Amino acid sequence: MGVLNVTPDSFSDGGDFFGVDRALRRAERMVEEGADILDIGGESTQPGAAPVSGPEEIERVVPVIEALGPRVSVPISIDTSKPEVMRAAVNAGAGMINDVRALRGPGALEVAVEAGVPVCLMHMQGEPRTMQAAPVYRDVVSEVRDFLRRRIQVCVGAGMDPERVLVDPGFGFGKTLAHNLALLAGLGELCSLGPPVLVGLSRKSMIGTLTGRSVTERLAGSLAAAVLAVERGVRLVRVHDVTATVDALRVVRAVRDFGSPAPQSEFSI
Ligand code: PT1
Repeated sequence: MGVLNVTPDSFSDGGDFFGVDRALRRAERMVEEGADILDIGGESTQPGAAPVSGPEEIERVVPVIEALGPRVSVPISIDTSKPEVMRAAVNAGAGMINDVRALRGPGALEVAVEAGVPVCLMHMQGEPRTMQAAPVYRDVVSEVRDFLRRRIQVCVGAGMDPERVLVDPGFGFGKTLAHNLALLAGLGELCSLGPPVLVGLSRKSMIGTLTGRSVTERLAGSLAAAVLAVERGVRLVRVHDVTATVDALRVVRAVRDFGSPAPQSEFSI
């Protein structure tokens, strides 16, 4: 899953030609590099990030989804917690909802069920603006696992197709370095819940803390984290650096397939 942020920067505001054009070029490049899904987000959820209004978020993401849909073959995921953004994005062509609040916001569950698209339910303790202040868990792996299990139950109870649910432990969302490491080491326990597990580790501060690297220098650390996650059963990785991640995961797959080759593979006699 390639990350496509459409949050404004010094060069462009959402919705204008340069913003849309830049996003399209970045998205097409990630697909060429091997991304199977594009995750588009119009509101930052990084630690300390300020909220954005619904209309503002729609103005940022909808023009990009409308322009991108006919130009790429892969599904577009909308990274949002707002039901009005979910609805507008799916109407514009998004084929998946990625909600860091696991559809706990008012009206989100109903809109997601109505949309009928796959949904990623993520764990977060607190809210982005303050979540890193003092996160506390008794046992982070079992608490995240229980939270995700309950959210799956609630969503399926509300009419969601269980085959269209994914889960995510939410690395960096109200977690200390020790919490993130416990979750990375314990990903196997989340994978045994049933639904495919997605993780976002790419360039996050936990990689920065472990390596002493700035955000643009975290590729090697991010690749190690992606490999460790996939080795533990994770099915989707949300990343900025698609080419390098695809290479790393090709190596993982080759070794895995070598250990248990398919019947008709070139390795059978
Ligand atoms: C994620 C994720 C996401 N992460 C899903 N969606 C972000 N499903 C946005 C840091 O510690 O992991 N899973 N959408 C980005 N959020 C963060 C959080 C970015 C923490 C950086 C950090 O540096």
